[in-house]
Amino acid sequence: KHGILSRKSHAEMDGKRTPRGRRGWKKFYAVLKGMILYLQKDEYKPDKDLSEVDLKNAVRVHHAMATPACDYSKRPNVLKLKTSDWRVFLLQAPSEEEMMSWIFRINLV
Ligand code: I3P
Repeated sequence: KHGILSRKSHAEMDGKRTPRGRRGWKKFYAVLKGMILYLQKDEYKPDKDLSEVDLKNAVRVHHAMATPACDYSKRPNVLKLKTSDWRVFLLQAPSEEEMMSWIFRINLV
């Protein structure tokens, strides 16, 4: 699965709140491949290697949990992703249908 997702970091690997200055929203081209959600700067091209930044932004979603971010009302179609290493991300999809589809696919991994 792939598509546009905006990301906001809410908590870090230790479960601590992401510090100010790094809590902004950022738009990515997201690709879910195997157990990894790649958050890429540019659209996916099969023959192009991922940049260092793209690799750094990749999130392991094995044993992660995705749910609608019901407690976040500033933007629509936002899901909350909790990873097995205690990171928390908010991810905004372009529509409710897309949000539900991402939640379903992430929780299948
Ligand atoms: C954050 C940025 C986010 C905002 C966040 C700020 O600043 O303005 O958009 O979240 O608020 O800390 P920075 O880019 O300097 O990290 P919202 O869009 O959800 O308001 P927060 O600290 O209350 O999460």
